[in-house]
Amino acid sequence: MSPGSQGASLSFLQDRKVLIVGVASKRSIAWGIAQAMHRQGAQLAFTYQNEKLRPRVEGMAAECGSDFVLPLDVASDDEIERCFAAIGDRWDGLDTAVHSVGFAPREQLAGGFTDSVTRDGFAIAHDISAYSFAAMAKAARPLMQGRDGSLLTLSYLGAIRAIPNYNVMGPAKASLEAIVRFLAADLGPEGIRVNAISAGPIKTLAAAGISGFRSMLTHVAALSPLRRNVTIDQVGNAAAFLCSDLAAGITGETLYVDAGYRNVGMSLD
Ligand code: NAD
Ligand code: 0WE
Repeated sequence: MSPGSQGASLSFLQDRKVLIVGVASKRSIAWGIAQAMHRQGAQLAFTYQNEKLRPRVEGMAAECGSDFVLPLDVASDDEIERCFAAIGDRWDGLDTAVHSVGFAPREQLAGGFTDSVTRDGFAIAHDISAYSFAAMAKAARPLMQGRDGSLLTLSYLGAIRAIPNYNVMGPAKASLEAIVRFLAADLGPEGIRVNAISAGPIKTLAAAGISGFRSMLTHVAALSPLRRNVTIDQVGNAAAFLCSDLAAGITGETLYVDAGYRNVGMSLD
Protein backbone atom coordinates (compact mmCIF):
# COMPACT_ATOMS: atom_id res chain seq x y z
CA MET A 1 0.00 0.00 0.00
CA SER A 2 1.60 3.26 -1.09
CA PRO A 3 1.72 6.23 1.27
CA GLY A 4 -1.32 8.46 0.90
CA SER A 5 -3.60 5.70 -0.35
CA GLN A 6 -6.46 4.35 1.78
CA GLY A 7 -4.24 1.71 3.39
CA ALA A 8 -5.06 -0.11 6.60
CA SER A 9 -2.19 1.70 8.32
CA LEU A 10 -4.08 4.97 7.83
CA SER A 11 -7.33 3.70 9.38
CA PHE A 12 -7.40 5.46 12.71
CA LEU A 13 -9.32 2.76 14.60
CA GLN A 14 -7.50 -0.25 13.12
CA ASP A 15 -8.28 -3.40 15.18
CA ARG A 16 -9.75 -1.39 18.05
CA LYS A 17 -12.48 -3.32 19.87
CA VAL A 18 -15.70 -1.33 20.10
CA LEU A 19 -19.10 -2.01 21.71
CA ILE A 20 -22.06 -0.23 20.09
CA VAL A 21 -25.24 0.13 22.18
CA GLY A 22 -28.32 1.73 20.57
CA VAL A 23 -28.83 0.34 17.08
CA ALA A 24 -32.56 -0.03 16.37
CA SER A 25 -32.77 0.77 12.64
CA LYS A 26 -30.74 1.97 9.67
CA ARG A 27 -31.64 5.51 10.72
CA SER A 28 -30.16 5.11 14.23
CA ILE A 29 -27.31 7.45 15.12
CA ALA A 30 -25.58 4.33 16.52
CA TRP A 31 -25.67 2.83 13.01
CA GLY A 32 -23.93 5.90 11.55
CA ILE A 33 -21.31 5.54 14.29
CA ALA A 34 -20.87 1.78 13.70
CA GLN A 35 -20.37 2.25 9.95
CA ALA A 36 -17.88 5.11 10.44
CA MET A 37 -15.88 3.06 12.96
CA HIS A 38 -15.99 0.01 10.67
CA ARG A 39 -14.60 2.14 7.83
CA GLN A 40 -11.72 3.06 10.15
CA GLY A 41 -10.87 -0.57 10.81
CA ALA A 42 -12.57 -1.18 14.18
CA GLN A 43 -13.87 -4.58 15.28
CA LEU A 44 -17.45 -4.18 16.45
CA ALA A 45 -19.80 -5.80 18.95
CA PHE A 46 -23.47 -4.82 18.95
CA THR A 47 -26.32 -5.05 21.44
CA TYR A 48 -30.09 -5.20 20.91
CA GLN A 49 -32.67 -3.96 23.41
CA ASN A 50 -35.17 -6.79 22.97
CA GLU A 51 -35.82 -9.96 20.94
CA LYS A 52 -37.91 -8.04 18.41
CA LEU A 53 -34.82 -6.05 17.40
CA ARG A 54 -32.41 -9.01 17.43
CA PRO A 55 -32.67 -10.19 13.76
CA ARG A 56 -32.33 -6.65 12.44
CA VAL A 57 -29.27 -5.90 14.58
CA GLU A 58 -27.71 -9.25 13.60
CA GLY A 59 -28.12 -8.40 9.91
CA MET A 60 -26.62 -4.94 10.37
CA ALA A 61 -23.71 -6.36 12.41
CA ALA A 62 -23.01 -8.77 9.53
CA GLU A 63 -22.75 -5.77 7.17
CA CYS A 64 -19.90 -4.58 9.42
CA GLY A 65 -18.24 -8.01 9.35
CA SER A 66 -19.41 -8.79 12.91
CA ASP A 67 -21.17 -11.84 14.35
CA PHE A 68 -20.77 -10.55 17.93
CA VAL A 69 -24.32 -9.54 18.96
CA LEU A 70 -25.55 -9.51 22.56
CA PRO A 71 -28.81 -8.69 24.39
CA LEU A 72 -28.76 -5.56 26.56
CA ASP A 73 -31.61 -3.69 28.21
CA VAL A 74 -29.78 -0.97 30.16
CA ALA A 75 -32.59 -0.91 32.77
CA SER A 76 -31.18 -4.20 34.09
CA ASP A 77 -27.96 -4.40 36.15
CA ASP A 78 -27.98 -8.14 35.47
CA GLU A 79 -28.00 -7.72 31.70
CA ILE A 80 -25.24 -5.09 31.88
CA GLU A 81 -23.10 -7.51 33.92
CA ARG A 82 -23.77 -10.42 31.53
CA CYS A 83 -23.07 -8.29 28.45
CA PHE A 84 -19.65 -7.09 29.63
CA ALA A 85 -18.78 -10.57 30.94
CA ALA A 86 -19.44 -11.92 27.43
CA ILE A 87 -17.13 -9.28 25.96
CA GLY A 88 -14.40 -10.24 28.44
CA ASP A 89 -14.83 -13.90 27.45
CA ARG A 90 -14.44 -13.28 23.72
CA TRP A 91 -12.04 -10.29 23.58
CA ASP A 92 -8.79 -9.56 25.43
CA GLY A 93 -10.30 -6.23 26.53
CA LEU A 94 -12.37 -3.32 25.25
CA ASP A 95 -11.14 -0.05 23.72
CA THR A 96 -14.40 1.85 23.24
CA ALA A 97 -18.02 1.71 24.36
CA VAL A 98 -20.66 3.81 22.58
CA HIS A 99 -23.90 4.62 24.45
CA SER A 100 -26.60 5.85 22.06
CA VAL A 101 -29.67 5.34 24.24
CA GLY A 102 -32.39 7.69 25.38
CA PHE A 103 -35.91 7.13 26.65
CA ALA A 104 -38.73 8.83 28.51
CA PRO A 105 -42.35 7.65 28.63
CA ARG A 106 -43.99 9.10 25.52
CA GLU A 107 -46.48 11.29 27.42
CA GLN A 108 -43.51 13.17 28.95
CA LEU A 109 -42.62 14.57 25.52
CA ALA A 110 -45.75 16.59 24.81
CA GLY A 111 -47.22 19.76 26.27
CA GLY A 112 -45.68 22.16 28.75
CA PHE A 113 -42.88 21.01 31.07
CA THR A 114 -44.65 21.84 34.32
CA ASP A 115 -47.84 19.95 33.51
CA SER A 116 -46.17 16.95 31.84
CA VAL A 117 -43.41 16.15 34.33
CA THR A 118 -44.14 13.41 36.90
CA ARG A 119 -42.04 11.66 39.55
CA ASP A 120 -42.16 8.38 37.60
CA GLY A 121 -41.46 10.01 34.22
CA PHE A 122 -38.51 11.87 35.72
CA ALA A 123 -37.10 8.71 37.30
CA ILE A 124 -37.40 6.61 34.12
CA ALA A 125 -35.93 9.33 31.88
CA HIS A 126 -32.93 9.78 34.18
CA ASP A 127 -32.45 6.04 34.74
CA ILE A 128 -32.44 5.01 31.06
CA SER A 129 -30.97 8.16 29.51
CA ALA A 130 -28.34 9.21 32.09
CA TYR A 131 -27.59 6.66 34.84
CA SER A 132 -27.21 3.86 32.29
CA PHE A 133 -24.10 5.57 30.90
CA ALA A 134 -22.50 5.53 34.36
CA ALA A 135 -23.54 1.89 34.74
CA MET A 136 -21.86 1.03 31.43
CA ALA A 137 -18.70 2.87 32.52
CA LYS A 138 -18.58 0.80 35.74
CA ALA A 139 -18.84 -2.42 33.75
CA ALA A 140 -16.41 -1.36 30.99
CA ARG A 141 -13.71 -0.09 33.37
CA PRO A 142 -11.99 -3.42 34.18
CA LEU A 143 -11.90 -4.33 30.47
CA MET A 144 -10.21 -1.02 29.58
CA GLN A 145 -7.20 -1.29 31.91
CA GLY A 146 -3.87 -0.55 30.22
CA ARG A 147 -5.28 0.34 26.79
CA ASP A 148 -6.28 4.04 26.45
CA GLY A 149 -10.01 3.32 26.44
CA SER A 150 -12.79 5.69 25.53
CA LEU A 151 -16.48 6.09 26.30
CA LEU A 152 -18.93 8.07 24.18
CA THR A 153 -22.55 9.08 24.64
CA LEU A 154 -25.11 11.11 22.67
CA SER A 155 -26.70 14.28 23.96
CA TYR A 156 -28.97 17.04 22.65
CA LEU A 157 -29.25 20.82 22.93
CA GLY A 158 -32.16 20.39 25.37
CA ALA A 159 -29.46 19.79 28.02
CA ILE A 160 -28.61 23.51 28.00
CA ARG A 161 -31.65 25.22 26.43
CA ALA A 162 -35.41 24.92 27.06
CA ILE A 163 -36.70 23.26 23.88
CA PRO A 164 -40.49 22.87 23.37
CA ASN A 165 -41.76 19.33 24.16
CA TYR A 166 -38.30 17.94 25.03
CA ASN A 167 -39.37 18.46 28.64
CA VAL A 168 -37.90 16.02 31.20
CA MET A 169 -35.39 14.75 28.63
CA GLY A 170 -33.67 18.15 29.02
CA PRO A 171 -32.75 17.61 32.69
CA ALA A 172 -31.86 13.99 31.86
CA LYS A 173 -29.40 15.13 29.14
CA ALA A 174 -28.00 17.80 31.50
CA SER A 175 -27.37 15.00 34.00
CA LEU A 176 -25.78 12.89 31.25
CA GLU A 177 -23.39 15.71 30.31
CA ALA A 178 -22.45 16.15 33.99
CA ILE A 179 -21.85 12.39 34.24
CA VAL A 180 -19.47 12.73 31.26
CA ARG A 181 -17.43 15.30 33.22
CA PHE A 182 -17.38 13.29 36.46
CA LEU A 183 -16.44 10.04 34.67
CA ALA A 184 -13.72 11.88 32.75
CA ALA A 185 -12.22 13.20 36.01
CA ASP A 186 -12.47 9.81 37.72
CA LEU A 187 -11.25 7.55 34.88
CA GLY A 188 -8.72 9.93 33.30
CA PRO A 189 -5.87 8.67 35.53
CA GLU A 190 -6.48 5.21 33.98
CA GLY A 191 -6.14 6.66 30.47
CA ILE A 192 -9.89 6.37 29.81
CA ARG A 193 -11.39 9.35 27.97
CA VAL A 194 -15.11 10.16 28.25
CA ASN A 195 -16.99 12.45 25.87
CA ALA A 196 -20.41 13.28 24.46
CA ILE A 197 -21.60 14.38 21.04
CA SER A 198 -24.53 16.77 21.07
CA ALA A 199 -26.19 16.07 17.73
CA GLY A 200 -28.62 18.27 15.84
CA PRO A 201 -32.11 16.84 15.20
CA ILE A 202 -32.18 13.76 12.94
CA LYS A 203 -35.24 11.78 11.82
CA THR A 204 -34.77 8.47 13.67
CA LEU A 205 -37.21 6.12 15.47
CA ALA A 206 -36.68 8.21 18.64
CA ALA A 207 -37.92 11.24 16.70
CA ALA A 208 -40.90 9.43 15.13
CA GLY A 209 -44.23 10.70 16.34
CA ILE A 210 -42.76 13.72 18.15
CA SER A 211 -45.24 16.46 17.27
CA GLY A 212 -43.58 19.28 15.37
CA PHE A 213 -40.38 17.35 14.65
CA ARG A 214 -40.52 18.15 10.94
CA SER A 215 -40.81 21.86 11.60
CA MET A 216 -37.78 21.56 13.92
CA LEU A 217 -35.75 20.12 11.02
CA THR A 218 -36.95 22.96 8.77
CA HIS A 219 -36.10 25.53 11.47
CA VAL A 220 -32.53 24.25 11.94
CA ALA A 221 -31.97 24.05 8.18
CA ALA A 222 -33.09 27.68 7.88
CA LEU A 223 -31.17 29.15 10.84
CA SER A 224 -27.99 27.09 11.32
CA PRO A 225 -24.73 28.55 9.95
CA LEU A 226 -24.43 25.67 7.47
CA ARG A 227 -28.12 26.08 6.44
CA ARG A 228 -28.80 22.35 6.64
CA ASN A 229 -29.39 19.49 9.07
CA VAL A 230 -26.78 16.91 10.06
CA THR A 231 -26.64 13.25 9.02
CA ILE A 232 -25.84 10.07 10.92
CA ASP A 233 -22.67 9.84 8.80
CA GLN A 234 -21.49 13.24 10.01
CA VAL A 235 -22.16 12.27 13.62
CA GLY A 236 -20.49 8.90 12.95
CA ASN A 237 -17.30 10.45 11.61
CA ALA A 238 -17.05 12.81 14.61
CA ALA A 239 -17.63 9.82 16.92
CA ALA A 240 -14.86 7.81 15.21
CA PHE A 241 -12.51 10.77 15.66
CA LEU A 242 -13.40 11.28 19.35
CA CYS A 243 -12.82 7.58 20.13
CA SER A 244 -9.45 7.48 18.33
CA ASP A 245 -5.93 8.60 19.24
CA LEU A 246 -6.55 11.67 17.06
CA ALA A 247 -8.57 12.96 20.06
CA ALA A 248 -6.03 11.84 22.71
CA GLY A 249 -6.15 15.31 24.32
CA ILE A 250 -9.95 15.54 24.58
CA THR A 251 -11.95 14.33 27.60
CA GLY A 252 -15.01 15.46 29.57
CA GLU A 253 -16.13 17.36 26.49
CA THR A 254 -19.48 17.76 24.73
CA LEU A 255 -18.80 18.22 21.01
CA TYR A 256 -21.61 19.84 19.01
CA VAL A 257 -22.31 18.18 15.66
CA ASP A 258 -25.24 20.41 14.81
CA ALA A 259 -24.40 22.43 11.67
CA GLY A 260 -23.41 25.24 14.07
CA TYR A 261 -26.94 25.81 15.42
CA ARG A 262 -25.87 26.05 19.10
CA ASN A 263 -23.66 29.03 18.30
CA VAL A 264 -26.25 31.36 16.81
CA GLY A 265 -28.46 33.69 18.84
CA MET A 266 -30.10 35.24 15.80
CA SER A 267 -30.05 34.47 12.12
CA LEU A 268 -31.20 36.82 9.35
CA ASP A 269 -31.81 35.94 5.70
P1 NAD B 1 -33.02 5.40 17.90
O1 NAD B 1 -34.43 5.15 18.26
O2 NAD B 1 -32.53 4.87 16.63
O3 NAD B 1 -32.04 4.91 19.07
C1 NAD B 1 -32.42 4.91 20.41
C2 NAD B 1 -31.93 3.58 20.97
O4 NAD B 1 -32.15 3.52 22.36
C3 NAD B 1 -32.64 2.38 20.34
O5 NAD B 1 -31.69 1.53 19.76
C4 NAD B 1 -33.31 1.70 21.52
O6 NAD B 1 -33.32 0.30 21.40
C5 NAD B 1 -32.39 2.16 22.64
N1 NAD B 1 -32.97 2.00 23.96
C6 NAD B 1 -34.03 2.66 24.52
N2 NAD B 1 -34.27 2.17 25.76
C7 NAD B 1 -33.33 1.20 25.98
C8 NAD B 1 -33.05 0.32 27.06
N3 NAD B 1 -33.82 0.33 28.17
N4 NAD B 1 -32.01 -0.54 26.94
C9 NAD B 1 -31.25 -0.56 25.82
N5 NAD B 1 -31.46 0.24 24.77
C10 NAD B 1 -32.51 1.10 24.86
O7 NAD B 1 -32.83 7.00 17.97
P2 NAD B 1 -31.52 7.92 17.91
O8 NAD B 1 -32.03 9.24 17.52
O9 NAD B 1 -30.47 7.26 17.12
O10 NAD B 1 -31.11 8.03 19.45
C11 NAD B 1 -29.82 7.67 19.93
C12 NAD B 1 -29.29 8.72 20.90
O11 NAD B 1 -29.10 9.94 20.20
C13 NAD B 1 -30.22 9.04 22.07
O12 NAD B 1 -29.45 9.22 23.23
C14 NAD B 1 -30.82 10.35 21.66
O13 NAD B 1 -31.22 11.12 22.77
C15 NAD B 1 -29.63 10.99 20.96
N6 NAD B 1 -29.94 12.12 20.09
C16 NAD B 1 -30.86 12.00 19.09
C17 NAD B 1 -31.12 13.09 18.26
C18 NAD B 1 -32.16 13.02 17.17
O14 NAD B 1 -32.65 14.07 16.76
N7 NAD B 1 -32.49 11.84 16.65
C19 NAD B 1 -30.42 14.29 18.45
C20 NAD B 1 -29.47 14.38 19.49
C21 NAD B 1 -29.25 13.27 20.29
O1 0WE C 1 -33.35 12.53 22.61
C1 0WE C 1 -34.12 12.53 21.68
C2 0WE C 1 -35.28 11.56 21.65
C3 0WE C 1 -35.68 11.19 23.02
C4 0WE C 1 -36.86 10.29 23.18
C5 0WE C 1 -37.78 9.96 22.19
C6 0WE C 1 -38.85 9.13 22.48
C7 0WE C 1 -39.91 8.78 21.48
C8 0WE C 1 -40.61 7.48 21.82
C9 0WE C 1 -37.04 9.77 24.44
N1 0WE C 1 -38.06 8.97 24.74
C10 0WE C 1 -38.96 8.64 23.80
N2 0WE C 1 -40.01 7.84 24.17
C11 0WE C 1 -40.88 7.32 23.29
O2 0WE C 1 -41.84 6.63 23.67
N3 0WE C 1 -33.93 13.43 20.67
C12 0WE C 1 -32.86 14.39 20.80
C13 0WE C 1 -34.83 13.55 19.50
C14 0WE C 1 -35.85 14.56 19.86
O3 0WE C 1 -36.92 14.22 20.59
C15 0WE C 1 -37.64 15.39 20.81
C16 0WE C 1 -36.99 16.46 20.21
C17 0WE C 1 -35.83 15.95 19.59
C18 0WE C 1 -34.81 16.72 18.85
C19 0WE C 1 -38.80 15.57 21.54
C20 0WE C 1 -39.34 16.84 21.62
C21 0WE C 1 -38.71 17.93 21.04
C22 0WE C 1 -37.52 17.75 20.32
